[in-house]
Amino acid sequence: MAKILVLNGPNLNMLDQRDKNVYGDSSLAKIEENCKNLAQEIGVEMDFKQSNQEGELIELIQGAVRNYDGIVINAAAYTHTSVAIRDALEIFKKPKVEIHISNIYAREEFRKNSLISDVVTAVVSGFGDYGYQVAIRGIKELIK
Ligand code: CA2
Repeated sequence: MAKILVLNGPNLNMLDQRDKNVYGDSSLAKIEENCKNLAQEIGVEMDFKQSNQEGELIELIQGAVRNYDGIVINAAAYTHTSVAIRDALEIFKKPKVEIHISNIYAREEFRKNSLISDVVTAVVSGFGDYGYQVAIRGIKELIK
């Protein structure tokens, strides 16, 4: 059975306190529950993690090299700033999918630049929290 890591970056734990027009009315706990249900339905083993710390996210990506077949990552604000997370993702040679709840290309200029898009296998952006479902189904196909 494919084993995937769904990794979430800074402030995503506070999603339910944010503008509903941008991120919908979901919470990270609800997204996790939906992901768990989908993983069970399609036969994927999944761990779901969140950290506000750049270094911790990097260690989770490094640790994934030996323990997971694929990574789904919402690096949140680090998407636009972190060369270190980009470098860590380059070390992970298996399928990896970047996901964003919002369409980062339809927002502020600084969000249009992702430092990780060109080192991941695929990008999902703008489907709301349903994007996680798209990313999980997609990565399962990529792992085959
Ligand atoms: O659309 C996405 O999924 C994002 O990765 C979400 C990030 C944002 O920085 C990216 O540009 C796009 C932000 C996630 C949560 O942000 C909060 C900010 C304030 C209060 C609560 C959550």
